[in-house]
Amino acid sequence: MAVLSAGDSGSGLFLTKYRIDGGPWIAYNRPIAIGGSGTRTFEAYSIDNIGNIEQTRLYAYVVDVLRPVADAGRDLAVFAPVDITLDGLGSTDDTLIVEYEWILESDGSVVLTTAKGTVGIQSPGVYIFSLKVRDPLGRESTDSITINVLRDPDSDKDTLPDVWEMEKFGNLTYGPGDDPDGDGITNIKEYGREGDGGDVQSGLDALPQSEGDRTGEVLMLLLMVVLGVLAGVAMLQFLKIRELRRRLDDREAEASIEFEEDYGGESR
Ligand SMILES: [Ca+2]
Ligand SMILES: [Ca+2]
Ligand SMILES: [Ca+2]
Ligand SMILES: [Ca+2]
Repeated sequence: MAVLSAGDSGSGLFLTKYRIDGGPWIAYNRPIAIGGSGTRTFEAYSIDNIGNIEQTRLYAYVVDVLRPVADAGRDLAVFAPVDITLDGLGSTDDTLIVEYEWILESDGSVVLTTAKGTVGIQSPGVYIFSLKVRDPLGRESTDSITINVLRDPDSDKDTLPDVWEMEKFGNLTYGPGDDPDGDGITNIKEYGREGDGGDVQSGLDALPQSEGDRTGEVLMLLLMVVLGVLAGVAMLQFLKIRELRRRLDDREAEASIEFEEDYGGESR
C-alpha cells in the first residue's frame, strides 16, 4: 500500500498524477494498492493552481511476497578425485535471490557463496552439501545434494584395473604396453590372460587346476605300477620261501629215514 502526499506552498496544489510500471497516468485521489511481486517503478508529478508542472519523480522499489525456494540440484555418484559443480541456479524467488551459501554438512564449512561453482573432492565418501538461499527480505530456504564419491577402478585411465596394478607392482606407474618384469609379455597381455577366467585369482587357479588333475592321474598310475611290482616281488619271495621249506622238509625226511635205518640196525 502506497500513500502519496503532495503540497504546494505558493498557489496551492491543483492535481497530482502518477503511473505504475510505465502504465497510463492516473489522477491521484486516494491511497494506491500495489499488488504482485517484483521490481516496480512508480512515477508522479503535481500541477499547481497557476499551471506550474512539477518535474516527474521516479521511484523504483521491490515488492516481495513469497519465500524463496532453494534447489541444490540432483544427487549424483562420481569417481574420485573429482571437481564437482554445485549449481543452485534452479532456485527461485518471486523477486530475487540475493544470497547463496553452500555448506559441507560433515564439518559445517562454507564452501561457496555463489549460485554456481566448483568444489574439488579428493577422497571417496558420501558428501552432503546444503544450499541456503535468501531473498531481499531475508526469507530463507534450504535444499541439499548428496554426492556419492566412489573409488575409481582405473584412476590413471590406462585400462589396467588399479587393483591389479597395485597387486602386481604396488603402484600405478606402469601402463598397458610396459613390461616391468621383463618376461617379454606386456602388462595388458598379462592382465588379459589372468583376467580371462574372471578375476585375477580365479584366472590363476584355473590353469594349474587342470594340470593338477592330470598329475593326479599320472601319480595314481605310478602307484599302481609300484604296487604291482611290489606284489610281484612279494609273490616271488613267497614262492622262494615255499621252495626252501619244501627242500628242508625233504632233507628232514631223508634224515629221519637214515635215522630209522640206523636205529633199526642197532635194535636188530
Ligand atoms: Ca521472495
Ligand atoms: Ca589403472
Ligand atoms: Ca598404470
Ligand atoms: Ca611382463
